[in-house]
Amino acid sequence: MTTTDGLVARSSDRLRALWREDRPAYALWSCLADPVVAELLAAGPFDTVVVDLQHGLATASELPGMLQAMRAAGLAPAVRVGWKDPATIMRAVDTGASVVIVPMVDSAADAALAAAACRFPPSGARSWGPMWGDVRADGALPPATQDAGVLCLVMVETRAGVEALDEIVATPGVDGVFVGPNDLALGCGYGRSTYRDEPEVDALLQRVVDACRDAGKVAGLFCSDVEMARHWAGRGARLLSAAVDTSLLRRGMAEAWAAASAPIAGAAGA
Ligand code: 3PY
Ligand code: MG
Repeated sequence: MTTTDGLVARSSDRLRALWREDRPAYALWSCLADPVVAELLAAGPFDTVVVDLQHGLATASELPGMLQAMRAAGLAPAVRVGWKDPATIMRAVDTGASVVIVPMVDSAADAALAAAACRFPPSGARSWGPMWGDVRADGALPPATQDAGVLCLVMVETRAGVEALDEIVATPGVDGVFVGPNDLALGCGYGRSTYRDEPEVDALLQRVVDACRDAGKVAGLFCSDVEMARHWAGRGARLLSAAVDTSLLRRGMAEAWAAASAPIAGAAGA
């Protein structure tokens, strides 16, 4: 999808339009580090695609090619950065991320640092790279226009993050919280339990969703499957990962093999 001025429509526009109507947005989570895969995923029906630099295979070296392929396919992409430091966040935004998901945010100070790294002064502290105006048309847009296209979501997934939840959601420039339920359970002493088998994990997730909604911010959640995504959409989360590219590949391969290797009626050996 391109706008009339030839720029790739901002993924944040698509997400914001859904959220204005209080509808959930579904993301495809990408762990594969290949521009061709990125192009394929970006051309699909999901509301956004998240390139995972923390636990996926892509590194800062692959990111430019992947984001370029996604933007060329009409999607302005999301990136879960590898860590919460401003240099890493600024690099992702420079490279073309429209949604930045920042892991392991423990405090309002962490959240403020993440939000500031996504926007230029006076709103934030992002550094201006004039060379991006040569690479992409939107790199030359005025600072405030670029700022408006970026969403900053901070991950609450530690005990400290839960304790600071109210201050984190109230932090100016933070558009929402994206929960990492695996780290959250581990960090809060529930090991590998999930909302499905541990009521206290269930209550923790709901607490984050409710805190976001009360503060007028978006609640996001990493989900391990479509069932979980739909379940939490029903409980108020508004950005949900519904599938992971590696899992889709593994499941598709298993299904294809099961179909291919099934006995053929009437054939020898059936
Ligand atoms: C978590 O569940 O902790 C995540 O960050 C998902 O990758
Ligand atoms: Mg995590």
